[in-house]
Amino acid sequence: MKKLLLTAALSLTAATPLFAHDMVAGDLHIIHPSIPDPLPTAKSAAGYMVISNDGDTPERLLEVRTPFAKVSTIHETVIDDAGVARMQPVVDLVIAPNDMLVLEPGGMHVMFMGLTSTADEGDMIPATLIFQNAGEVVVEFMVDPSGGMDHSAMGHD
Ligand SMILES: [Cu+2]
Repeated sequence: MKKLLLTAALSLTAATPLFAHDMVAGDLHIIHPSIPDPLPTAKSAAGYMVISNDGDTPERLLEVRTPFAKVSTIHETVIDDAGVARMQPVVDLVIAPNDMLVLEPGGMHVMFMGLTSTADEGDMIPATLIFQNAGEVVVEFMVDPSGGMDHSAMGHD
């Protein structure tokens, strides 16, 4: 099971296989935390990663801390009744036992608001993830090629 999850998770990061990085903390495996290179003028940026939980109990991501932004929250993209993509905070981010959670464009993401510095492709942005059971886990978000939407232009509640 462990092996299967890992293989599946790694295949999700196939766009950047050479540069994928990961961290292990107890039963948690955090795969390729990354931030698409924000424009120099961007006031916000999105962060993505895969979190797999090889344990037998649910885990929760409670908080993300980084000096890179004044505020870091977890958002999800939802389509409203008018068909417009909007973001809203994720209140309870659970990683089910023997399962994994994917934060990816168009879905859940870490929202970094009020960037304190610019970033360049290849930079490693230090951050701490705070989990309910595993506690504080130090990670680095890799700044990946931008190639995607201008996240800061999307509507945020
Ligand atoms: Cu967002």
